Amino acid sequence: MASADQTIRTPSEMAPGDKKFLHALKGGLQKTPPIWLMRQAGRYLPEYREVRATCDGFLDLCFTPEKACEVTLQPIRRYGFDAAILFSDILVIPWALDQGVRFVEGEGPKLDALTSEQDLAALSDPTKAGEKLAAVCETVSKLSASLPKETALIGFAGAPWTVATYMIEGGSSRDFTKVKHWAFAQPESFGRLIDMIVEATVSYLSAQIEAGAEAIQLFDSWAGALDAASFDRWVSAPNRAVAERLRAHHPTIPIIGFPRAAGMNLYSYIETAGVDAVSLDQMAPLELIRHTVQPKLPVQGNLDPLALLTGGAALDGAIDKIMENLSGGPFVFNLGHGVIKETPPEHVTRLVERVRGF
Ligand code: 1CP
Repeated sequence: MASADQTIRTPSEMAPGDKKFLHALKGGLQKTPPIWLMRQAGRYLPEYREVRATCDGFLDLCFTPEKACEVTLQPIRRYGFDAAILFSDILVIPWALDQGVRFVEGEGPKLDALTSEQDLAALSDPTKAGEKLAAVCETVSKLSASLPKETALIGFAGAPWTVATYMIEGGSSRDFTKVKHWAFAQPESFGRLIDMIVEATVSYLSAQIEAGAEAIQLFDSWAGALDAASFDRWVSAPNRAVAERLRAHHPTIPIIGFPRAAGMNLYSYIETAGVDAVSLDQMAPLELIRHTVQPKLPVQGNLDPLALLTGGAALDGAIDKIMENLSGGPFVFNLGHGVIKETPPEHVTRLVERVRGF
């Protein structure tokens, strides 16, 4: 069984200057795993809300390098996480394609939904996305110059399927009716949209890497909305296209995939999506993951954000269960999804202390 293989591994030496987070993504073992959290910068932190209040909308924050750099650094100063994630959003890609995007207070993102082939044809040249998002890449350069030397810098983008859901639904969705209908009824034209998003994402992520990003995460937050065949076509294949094209130019930059709520499709994903590590949601069963996924790829995750919000014994128990199952193999501690905005910041302190003291 795979666990037998894990028990004979010993913590491998980290070369001087290695960062814990990058070491884990290369398959290295450590006494305690590196830790960072999805949405570690954000509204649960009073210092974030203070900066946010000085901005003329959420996109203004994403496109002002000094402010975006500051909010990226805030959780690093407070908690000393092993990795910082660039502060931006997955919806800057539709913005760079000249689709109307705005963030409405209390309602979330609103986009001028694509409804026809003509709307697709009106989108702008995807190969220019990196240039159009130069302000975000400037944030990356600033971060690269100001992070502590032991802290890794993660760049990111939404994976094509998840970005397409927002572009066609016009915002967040519960049932993905419009995007699935388009993908099922007109797969060729939907495929053209996916290809454009792949192109824009490669351009944007290449620019982030050139500015100093040391690892990439692809967020496929709505991967769980698709049947198995559609999952292979619209989740795994486009993730692979992005990963292969990035790797051709930047072979040493690890790529983490996050196919949220993939369920059993996780198994085909790890074989075919071309990623170097996989981030797991809180639904993923730990023992099964330890025996069947972790022997193939480093894993990241998967504390329920609600356990972090709850705190106390519920939090401690959930942390310990994850550590007992996954800390024997290549592993990065994280949540199963982003930090919830009502989370007390001191629960995060407790989490970091417990993981590091395990
Ligand atoms: O005004 C605000 O402060 C808005 C809240 C907020 C924040 C803090 C949004 C709006 N985006 C972000 C930042 C963000 N988004 C980051 C960087 C910060 C960090 O992780 O520390 C990242 C990586 C994202 C990625 C993102 N945006 C995803 C993928 C991850 C996930 O949470 O599933 C998705 C789906 C989005 C879309 C988005 N951005 C914001 C909202 C409200 C939404 C919609 C979410 C939904 O449809 O449920």
